[in-house]
Amino acid sequence: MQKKGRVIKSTGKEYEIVTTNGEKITAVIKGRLRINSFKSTNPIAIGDIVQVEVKDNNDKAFITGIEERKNFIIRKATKLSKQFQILAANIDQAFLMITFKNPRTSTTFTDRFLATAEAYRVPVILLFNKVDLLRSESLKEELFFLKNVYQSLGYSVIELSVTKGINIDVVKEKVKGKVSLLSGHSGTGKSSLIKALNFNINIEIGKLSRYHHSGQNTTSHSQMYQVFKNSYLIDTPGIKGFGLFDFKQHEIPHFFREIFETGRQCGFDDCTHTHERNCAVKQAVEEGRISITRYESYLDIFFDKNDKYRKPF
Ligand SMILES: Nc1nc2c(ncn2[C@@H]2O[C@H](COP(=O)(O)OP(=O)(O)OP(=O)(O)O)[C@@H](O)[C@H]2O)c(=O)[nH]1
Ligand SMILES: [Zn+2]
Repeated sequence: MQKKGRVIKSTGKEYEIVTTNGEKITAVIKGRLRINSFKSTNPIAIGDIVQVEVKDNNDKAFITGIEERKNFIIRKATKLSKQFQILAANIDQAFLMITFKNPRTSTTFTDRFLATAEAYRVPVILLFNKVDLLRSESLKEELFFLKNVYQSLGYSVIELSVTKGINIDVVKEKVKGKVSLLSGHSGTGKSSLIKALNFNINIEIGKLSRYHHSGQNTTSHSQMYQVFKNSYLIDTPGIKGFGLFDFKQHEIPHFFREIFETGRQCGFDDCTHTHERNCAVKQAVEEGRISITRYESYLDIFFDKNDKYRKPF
């Protein structure tokens, strides 16, 4: 019998699949599946929608086909390798867990994440977690400032305290019926949030045990947690950002909403908003209409010399 489902777990050999009516199936790949257009170490990724051939006599089930991916995020299989690993496919949205303290998330990191998500066309919801720790005026002001910056750009921002139970219900509503990537630095509270949304999920909190460091490489497997019916959170342990994207220098303004908009008024059509005269973007930064933190992040990506964010196509 043919069934259709979503891959929620992979060991590299076997795949765990949840069918449209909630049934769980373990399956292996049969024969040759459609090959990716680039070299990847995993033909099937977390989040893939697959066809499965299930035998009546309890024999192994086979994955016989894979539906075209709406999107997917990748990383290099190892630091020096030319091969890529697909971290997750068919993502509806991404949550970025940000903390101002213990640990501190930099605006450069946040803006890189947002720019990459913009390039992948994945909507992002920012979670400002651990608001219970923000006692000093300067930290409160910082939160107020950044909340304003991102909301005025059109991003959703949720102030959150997972341990104090503040606004968990707001996140719950956003999670429902969607496949969401959950990203953020180690220690920001990702596993705590998954557990707070569904207490029955078995996930460790406050431990680095979800990673495994070996030499230069961090090996990890993405994991997809079903928090409610048809609602999934994807955890990519050890992956700080959003995967890779090859930012061509002249395209970078496209991924910063306000810089792109304001840039239409620059003196030169191909203004890079770095050294040019009559630059509307620089003017807006000086006048406080564009946040200096955003502009600094833009410059950071623009002058990026390393290939951390290269994609293979
Ligand atoms: N004060 C405070 N602590 C929190 C909050 N949310 C999580 N924590 C704590 O932060 C620590 C790290 O939480 P985790 O959920 O393990 O963080 P993580 O993002 O999953 O970290 P990794 O597994 O390393 O990626 C734990 O000690 C949590 O109890 C919060 O809202 N406020
Ligand atoms: Zn300009």
